[in-house]
Amino acid sequence: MKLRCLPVLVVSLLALAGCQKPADTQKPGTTAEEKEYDIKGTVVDVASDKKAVTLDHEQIPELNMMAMKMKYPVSDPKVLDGIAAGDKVSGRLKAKGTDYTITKLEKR
Ligand SMILES: [Cu+2]
Repeated sequence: MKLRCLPVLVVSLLALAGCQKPADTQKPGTTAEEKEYDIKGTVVDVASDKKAVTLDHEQIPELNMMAMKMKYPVSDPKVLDGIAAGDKVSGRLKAKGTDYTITKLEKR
């Protein structure tokens, strides 16, 4: 009887541990720190609703992001005032985990 219970106990302990792990790894994700980075590049496209901008941006070493073309949402449509495709720009990129938002953009 005791020998039969032991494996059950072990299995349930493992299951418990297995259940707790995602909760532990989720916590840092949901409380991800917001950080801002400098971003430089060329505007490829400004969304017609001014809610997003596509940038051909330079490498962002602090973020481990290589140079690429990427569409980013902006924190406010005003960020894109006076910004048009073809402009060389510099600005700020807010990162929360892997959620990226452009908070500032100006022509260079
Ligand atoms: Cu990118």
